[in-house]
Amino acid sequence: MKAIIIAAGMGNRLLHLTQDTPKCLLKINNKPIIEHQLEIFKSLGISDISIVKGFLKDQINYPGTKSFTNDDYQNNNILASLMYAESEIDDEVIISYADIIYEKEVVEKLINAPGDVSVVVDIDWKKGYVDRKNHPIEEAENVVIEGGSIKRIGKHLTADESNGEFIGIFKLSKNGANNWRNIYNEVKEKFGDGQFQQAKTFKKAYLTDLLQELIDRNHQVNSVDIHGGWIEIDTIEDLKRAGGTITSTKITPEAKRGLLRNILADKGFARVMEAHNGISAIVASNAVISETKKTFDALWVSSLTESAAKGQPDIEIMGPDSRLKTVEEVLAVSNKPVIIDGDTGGDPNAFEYFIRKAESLGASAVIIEDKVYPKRNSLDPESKQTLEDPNVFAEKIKRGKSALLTDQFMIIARIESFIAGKDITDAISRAQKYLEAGVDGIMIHSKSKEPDEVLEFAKEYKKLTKQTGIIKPLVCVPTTYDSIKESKLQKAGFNIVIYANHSLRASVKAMEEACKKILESGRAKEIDKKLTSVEDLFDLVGFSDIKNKDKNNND
Ligand code: SPV
Ligand code: MG
Repeated sequence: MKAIIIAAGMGNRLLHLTQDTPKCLLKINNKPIIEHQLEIFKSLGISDISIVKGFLKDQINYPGTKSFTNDDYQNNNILASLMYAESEIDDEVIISYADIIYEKEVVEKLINAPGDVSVVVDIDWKKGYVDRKNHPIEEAENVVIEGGSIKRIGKHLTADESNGEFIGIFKLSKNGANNWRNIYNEVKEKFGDGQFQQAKTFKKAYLTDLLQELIDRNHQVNSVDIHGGWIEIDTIEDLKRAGGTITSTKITPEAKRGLLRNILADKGFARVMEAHNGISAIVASNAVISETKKTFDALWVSSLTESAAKGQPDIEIMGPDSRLKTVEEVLAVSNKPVIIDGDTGGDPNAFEYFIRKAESLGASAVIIEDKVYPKRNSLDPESKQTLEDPNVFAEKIKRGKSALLTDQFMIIARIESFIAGKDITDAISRAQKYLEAGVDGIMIHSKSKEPDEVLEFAKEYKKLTKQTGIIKPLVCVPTTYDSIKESKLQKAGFNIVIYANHSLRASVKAMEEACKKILESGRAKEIDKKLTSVEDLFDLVGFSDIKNKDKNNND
């Protein structure tokens, strides 16, 4: 008997905990999840074990195991991951997810199960979802069983129509393994990029999609019934319930500082969310779409929202030390790279002071705008917008660049020509000057309701990069022209898209609603459902971790 453990995925729902640790290495009772599995397999005499790795593959090292790599883990899914170990699916084999902990008896029962395809199903599965808030029951991989064999399987099945949940471990006999391989290769050929079973594309298929295919072709798929005895680790809540260790991953300011350049080199694109204090940084950093694994790549410490959070207008009156304090607050609670809105940068001496401190704190970039100090917010239609002489601004960039200690920190020039009513010629000629002064990127700003100005700029910018040979990232802030999708902006040549004020605006509206509801009702109950619970708030800011430590100290 062999075993294959599929450990390629990113585990995004565990948020910062899996930012630089593969999910299977998170610890339950002081032991990585995968080691629990390896110990059980070995104790049951299974020594031929393969691990399919992907995300942070070099961290998963277990001597005596075979290793396979899915380098495309960001674009494919668990079935594709498994098939990187196709050569191992040639004999009796147990296949397991890497994020489940099960008791030895579960595996024993599976080993002893007859038949070509045996799938472990928890019949008491609903119990596992009681008080499991962050992983709704709808996400279970359910099964419909008739006379001991599985007829339907997948996340699409509702709780009401299902008899149990597939826990993520199953077994193929030698014959079953041959069928699995053959059918996989046949459907791969047939479906290519098209829909396959419940998967939108074949590449994104789950194990359950191929299991359903086997069933549809009249292969017998047996249910190995269990009653609990396992737990899946999908969210921080799951990890806590399983007795996991929840420590935030540590990252030095040096490592954090270089993250933005790494992301740009790696993906060529960064999606950025504003943060104006610790809690908004935590919320933005934790945001994830579990299906697509989409997250924000970096945080923007906006002058508009930081001033507004302090109840002040955005007119460059927050001193550098106050701005840096917010930057520090954001960096302290997030592992995302931070881009600072540096306003005009002030006079060159103030700018040097500011960026030296920002660089040493671990921020990744500053964006300064080519207006005269003290600026007025760019989105206001009535304010006078006074542009700086581009040659004076280029000098400030040069001063800034030479003040830096590292080449990780980026200085990005923000062109305000459109904001000040100037045209594309002015904007492009400024871009050329700033690029020649050594800037690390260009931001073009616009307060138009349509993206036309920035798209025209992107077109001309492309020509400029060809002409000068200087290729630097292009940034935009789609606040007023919010109907264009970021994919279109990316296609047009933008490398950084900043959502510059949306969390603050969302929170003001929510606060207004809560205040009003409480006044109207004479109590808080009516607004309660719209509020983050106190318990969730505790979790967000790491209070649960402190409570655990307190408990351990008192024991
Ligand atoms: C900010 O977020 O502070 C900005 C962008 O600078 S804008 O408000 O559009 O000027
Ligand atoms: Mg600003």
